Amino acid sequence: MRIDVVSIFPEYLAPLELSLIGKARQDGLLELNVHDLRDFTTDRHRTVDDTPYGGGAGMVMKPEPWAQALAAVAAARPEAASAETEASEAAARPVLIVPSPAGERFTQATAHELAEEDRLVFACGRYEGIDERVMEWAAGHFTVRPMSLGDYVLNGGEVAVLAMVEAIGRLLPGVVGNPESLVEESHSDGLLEYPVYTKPSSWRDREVPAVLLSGNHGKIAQWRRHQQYRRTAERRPDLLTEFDAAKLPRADRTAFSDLGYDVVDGHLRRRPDAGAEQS
Ligand code: JDH
Repeated sequence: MRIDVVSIFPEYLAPLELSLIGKARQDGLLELNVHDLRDFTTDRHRTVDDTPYGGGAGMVMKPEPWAQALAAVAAARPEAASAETEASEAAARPVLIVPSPAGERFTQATAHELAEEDRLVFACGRYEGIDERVMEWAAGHFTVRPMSLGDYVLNGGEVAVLAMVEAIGRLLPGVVGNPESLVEESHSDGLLEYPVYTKPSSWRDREVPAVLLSGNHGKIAQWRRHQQYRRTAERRPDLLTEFDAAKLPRADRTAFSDLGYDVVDGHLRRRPDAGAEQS
């Protein structure tokens, strides 16, 4: 996969040299190029922003430097074009991801979708964002996807890109050393993870739950599942409405009942009276 990032703060993307993603680059699994938007300006002051039409606070990023930068990036060929694209010249249009508080939510499903692409381009805005006509123009060269990391306000797209590239990069074949972790992840059925422990078994008067030392793998699996239910009910009850409860064994239904949830039509439903007695 080839990834290009355009930003007025290219140094902000330096962490992509490190750890998992840096390793993937060294191993040739990922080609990553970071570009300085100001290199695509033509005025003496390398201006990238101007005042907003219609008034209001802050500045807006000018369209022309963005069009110059994105056209240059779109025209570049990946160093290692795949055999098919090399032969057929039928390279798909790259996906242009534009981080924005007004974007579609970036989720694990988005990460999986984008991990299938040959080329991704990220456009990091700053100030109040990028002149909307850039996105309209770019639709002629890219599949444009405005994406939000979450419902909070950042100062620009760079931090969102770090998160998105890491989430996508670790899904590329060969990037995560132990593919079993990815397989386990894909079976996580939309619940929060169970708590994890390591040695020593007793630490500052706190014991690792005895079941984990028992060697009883059936008991351990059940305990972990029930911990997932408890945590999800407590921290992310929104996830339980989507959970497929149709095939739950009796012990698991009892666990949910203790948490204040009944199974109705294969879905979990919070009991109206629940919560008064617990936590
Ligand atoms: C890209 C500039 C800063 C700040 C206007 C929006 C009131 C607009 N999950 C995410 N949060 N923020 C971003 C993100 C922020 C960005 C840029 C991504 C480029 N900024 C900016 C404030 C506004 N503001 C919220 N409204 C409630 C008006 C831009 C992001 C991602 N991904």
